[in-house]
Amino acid sequence: MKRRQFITKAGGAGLVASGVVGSASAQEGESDPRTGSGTQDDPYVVEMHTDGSEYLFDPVGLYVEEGDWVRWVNASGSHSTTAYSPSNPNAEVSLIPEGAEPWNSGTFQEQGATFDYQFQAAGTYDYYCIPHKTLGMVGRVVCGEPGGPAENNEIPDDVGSGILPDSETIVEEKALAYPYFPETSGGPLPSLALGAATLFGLGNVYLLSQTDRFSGRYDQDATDDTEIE
Ligand SMILES: [Cu+2]
Repeated sequence: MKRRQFITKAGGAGLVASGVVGSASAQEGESDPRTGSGTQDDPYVVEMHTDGSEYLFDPVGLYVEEGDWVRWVNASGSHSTTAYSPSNPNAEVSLIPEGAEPWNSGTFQEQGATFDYQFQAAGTYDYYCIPHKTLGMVGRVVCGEPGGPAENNEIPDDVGSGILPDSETIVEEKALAYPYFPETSGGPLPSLALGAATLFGLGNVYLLSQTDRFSGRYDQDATDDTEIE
């Protein structure tokens, strides 16, 4: 899914409270939003971007089957794709299934650089970009079905939860473009955010989400990250 298309879709965020968008985005017969087919030769693709002051994985949520391949492409800026595993830089917790092989591409400077990984263990995988983790550059892959420590790491019930989709939604939608906003209100803050979207337009939601990302759960174990472009 192209980012622009998603922005169009997210523009209707004000309708979420009534459930209209929830059904529209999961229409039957809609084509698979994933790029690629998951094979080694034609892997699913996640782009890594710097877009103004935003640093992002797109799609931010991706569903794969066991044995599927994913390719991260450094589309703009300098990024890494790095699994939450204590064996990786600045990750003090494991947020990948038990027995899964942690990955770390290292930080790419070169545009177009790629990193491929084959998902072999079922469960939920949270990952991040080394230089931009503290700015909210995180992503999630669900392989087969949700499970593992990432599922116990509760996504905060606030606007920041728009950054990292919940696993059930990933299973349902197969790919969720950045930025993701929850379709069901899990508390007052998402409703407020959606209200803001209705009243003031999508730009305000970006600002809200930007603000929240600086206080998100991923900040706590990454205080010594250096930031590069
Ligand atoms: Cu990055």
